[in-house]
Amino acid sequence: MITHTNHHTGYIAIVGRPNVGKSTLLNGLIKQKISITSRKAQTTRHRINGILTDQQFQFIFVDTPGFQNQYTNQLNSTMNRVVTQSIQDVDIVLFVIEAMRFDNRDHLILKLLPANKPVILVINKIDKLADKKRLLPFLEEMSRLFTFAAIIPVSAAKKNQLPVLIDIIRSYLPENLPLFDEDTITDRNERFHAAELLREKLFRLTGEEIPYSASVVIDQFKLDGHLRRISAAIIVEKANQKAIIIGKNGENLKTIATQARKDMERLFGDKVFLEVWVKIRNGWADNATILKTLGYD
Ligand code: GDP
Ligand code: K
Ligand code: MG
Repeated sequence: MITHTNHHTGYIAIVGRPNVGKSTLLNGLIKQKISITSRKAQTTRHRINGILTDQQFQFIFVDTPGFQNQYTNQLNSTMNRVVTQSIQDVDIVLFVIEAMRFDNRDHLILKLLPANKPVILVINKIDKLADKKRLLPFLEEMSRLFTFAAIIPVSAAKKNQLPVLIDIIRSYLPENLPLFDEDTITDRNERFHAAELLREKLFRLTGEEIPYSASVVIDQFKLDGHLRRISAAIIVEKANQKAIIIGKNGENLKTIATQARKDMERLFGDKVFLEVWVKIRNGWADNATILKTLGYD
């Protein structure tokens, strides 16, 4: 019996401090928006897989929450465990940093990198670099820190160098049968993505008054022919936060809901009817039981 398949499949973790562009990179690599992004740290809270299948190769990218060392509550320590665990579980690690900006938070993650599997250093946001000549000495400096399998400067936002990155990863993918159908792009269901896309708009369309602990739950998700009927609740801690989200004459909430609906329709490829409520719940970021209810395992 011939067992040699010549097919390659592997898990690739995307790690790095908050806001270096990990989720933007994932979306760029699989060419679909499945992981939400924003200027705010703590946008990505869950481990989320994005899958790319091309011919004999299946890439299973694992986006992770940014490693946190600023705050100490239960949500953060849960997120840090997710990062450490992800590094152990995968075949290849992408360590994402920002061009010309290597700080002590990056150093903390550097210490967690495995010596026994390929680690590719991805230097992101090179589009922001006015003087490209500064890149070479920076690359040399980085290459002295760790034995990277490869170092590659990219722009995740502008999708520069992403095909080159894909080919480098390809060369390290272990021989294995595919684990997902070729048209599967994520291991999460539509209900999860609906909540995430709404949370992205909430983060992007409100200021610092709305803290990282604001959350979204889907109360109802029904298929009505081709139409998806979704009822969602944004959960905040204080009455004044609820007022800010709703805005004058409900204008702010309307914008949040409209933008979220459009993204959902793009991802699901069909019409969505979305209704959004804002509710107040006290102290959930520190309550393990409530964290479980909301799906933080
Ligand atoms: P994460 O926390 O590491 O997942 O970072 P995000 O993907 O959420 O991105 C954080 C911010 O950086 C967002 O505002 C992105 O639009 C921005 N960003 C990500 N990649 C790039 C890039 O290549 N160039 C520029 N200029 N901005 C980027
Ligand atoms: K972010
Ligand atoms: Mg992210």
